[in-house]
Amino acid sequence: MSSQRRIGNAEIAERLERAADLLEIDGANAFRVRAYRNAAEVVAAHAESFAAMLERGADLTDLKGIGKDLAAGITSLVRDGALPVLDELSERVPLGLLDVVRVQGVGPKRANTLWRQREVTGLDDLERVARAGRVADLPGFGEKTQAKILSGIEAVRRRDGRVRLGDADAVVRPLLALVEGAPGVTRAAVAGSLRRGRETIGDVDLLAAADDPAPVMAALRDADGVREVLGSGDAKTSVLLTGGLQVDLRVVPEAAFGAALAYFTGSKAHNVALRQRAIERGFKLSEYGLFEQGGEEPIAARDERDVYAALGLPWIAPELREDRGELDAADAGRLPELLTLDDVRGDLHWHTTWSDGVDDVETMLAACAARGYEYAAITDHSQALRMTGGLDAAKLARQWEALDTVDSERGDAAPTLLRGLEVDILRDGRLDLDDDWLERLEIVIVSVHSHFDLAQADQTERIVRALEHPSVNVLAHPTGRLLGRRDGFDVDLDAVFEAAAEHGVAIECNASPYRLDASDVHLMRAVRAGCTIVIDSDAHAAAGLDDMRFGVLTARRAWLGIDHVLNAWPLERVRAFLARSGP
Ligand code: DGT
Ligand code: CA
Ligand code: CA
Ligand code: ZN
Repeated sequence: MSSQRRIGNAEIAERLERAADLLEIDGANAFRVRAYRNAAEVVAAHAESFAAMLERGADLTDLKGIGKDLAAGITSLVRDGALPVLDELSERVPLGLLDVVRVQGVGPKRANTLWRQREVTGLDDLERVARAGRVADLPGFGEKTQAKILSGIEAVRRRDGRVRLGDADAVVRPLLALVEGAPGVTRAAVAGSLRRGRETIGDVDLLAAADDPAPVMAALRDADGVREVLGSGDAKTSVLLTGGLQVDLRVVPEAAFGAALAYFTGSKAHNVALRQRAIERGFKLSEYGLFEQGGEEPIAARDERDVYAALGLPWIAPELREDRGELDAADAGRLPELLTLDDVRGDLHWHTTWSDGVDDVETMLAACAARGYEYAAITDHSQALRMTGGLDAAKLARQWEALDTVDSERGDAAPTLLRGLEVDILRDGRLDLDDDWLERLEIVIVSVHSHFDLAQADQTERIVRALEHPSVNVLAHPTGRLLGRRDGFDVDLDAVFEAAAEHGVAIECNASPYRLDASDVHLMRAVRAGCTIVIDSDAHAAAGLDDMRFGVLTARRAWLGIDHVLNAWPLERVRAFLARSGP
């Protein structure tokens, strides 16, 4: 590791998040925990590197969501590589508890109990104690929770080693730029699951075209954030980054770039099907190109398009390459026209300082305008989420007065502001706001933020009841999962989708890389049930609006085009949908 290695924003964010987790396990004040989480989000989404900002003498407290303490912490991380609060917590709180909170049914409070009363300091301890039946008798646990914890431990172990799409993306962008700029490189690309836009990434696959691989491999080995070189030769270099993510770089001659890109993009299942098609046509397909049987010179290799074309197919978007029927569709000329980020006309779910956002309405609107949006909906939390400063009717009335002023000052500047709220679905399916206000809101998003462990029938009934309310327009993050942390709650999604379709409620693809909920496969089911989809950033800061692109990737993986997606429609059509006046 080089001594002047500069810490990247993704790594700073990761440490802040770790501090938040440990603070929460330690039983710290909820606002303090939230401050760390918000700061992690702000850092992760910030375009300029914090190291560079400090070098030019910027004042970090100018950033929303970064107070004096956090600024001092980040400065020390950049200067000395240490976050004092994290060091102090790490001495007191066993780090294995970070795995324990990822077990479904545990959470920070219970982790604290398990630690204090059963001396649990990690997954292995937890498994041992639960198997011995010594979790059930803890206050607030019980037999059911104990059984759930045991299966939860399995789930955590299964997903170990995978990294969220957003995290991998943030780390890889600068690495790709570095590879592109290495001596002799004529082309470079991300391949593998990251190019296909999968929600989690096992390892990152990079590809470069160059005649001499040596300087390209050297550039990766010496890159900021490389913890260990796992192997490095002429064909491939593998490194481990400080966050634990592995990066594989392959260097090929430019003449074979397309064949290699197709091969290393995968998926394996897509490759197998493609190779089968090649064999049926008397060809042989490999990462070196498409060859006649026994031929030495490839008939296609330079560009991906050439490879597909030589097999009688149009180019297939990477997001579709999962062997879910894309080859048949391509063969029949029936590939879907996929949604692009450019098609998105607005963002209909984001938060402001009125609840738990860090930016005010004006800032969020300016950020929406900068993204070219025609419309945007302010959707702060309702009151049930106390920790977020959620809105009751009185506070909503005050917000609307403020929005009147905002609207009159903006005139008809884009985007058009829609007035909405993200209303909690209460335990029994009632909504956390009175009907008068629900009716006046231009867009009502409903979502579950509590009682995750209801039995399936109850959870389903609760959500369906909420969708039956005539003012509801969107069901946000329909499974409640948090990637790598929490599986979705137990719900009959098909029943939910059916109700949503019947009542004209859109199903959200929440684009936060922590959620990506509904997932690609769930979106496919929702569309089959007749639902309209809406892709929302659920941003809690202006920079979070950029998460939209992860939602678009997920939607593309679900084969969605403009017609499926509410916020790719013109405002008039959106308004008609929100009026629930029929299709
Ligand atoms: P990941 O890393 O688990 O998120 O998923 P991928 O799809 O990135 O898989 P990875 O990194 O093992 O390999 C990258 C691509 O290389 C993969 O999508 C297809 C191709 N590939 C790798 N090994 C094989 C193989 O044994 N057979 C075939 N047909 N393709 C392979
Ligand atoms: Ca990979
Ligand atoms: Ca790989
Ligand atoms: Zn939200």
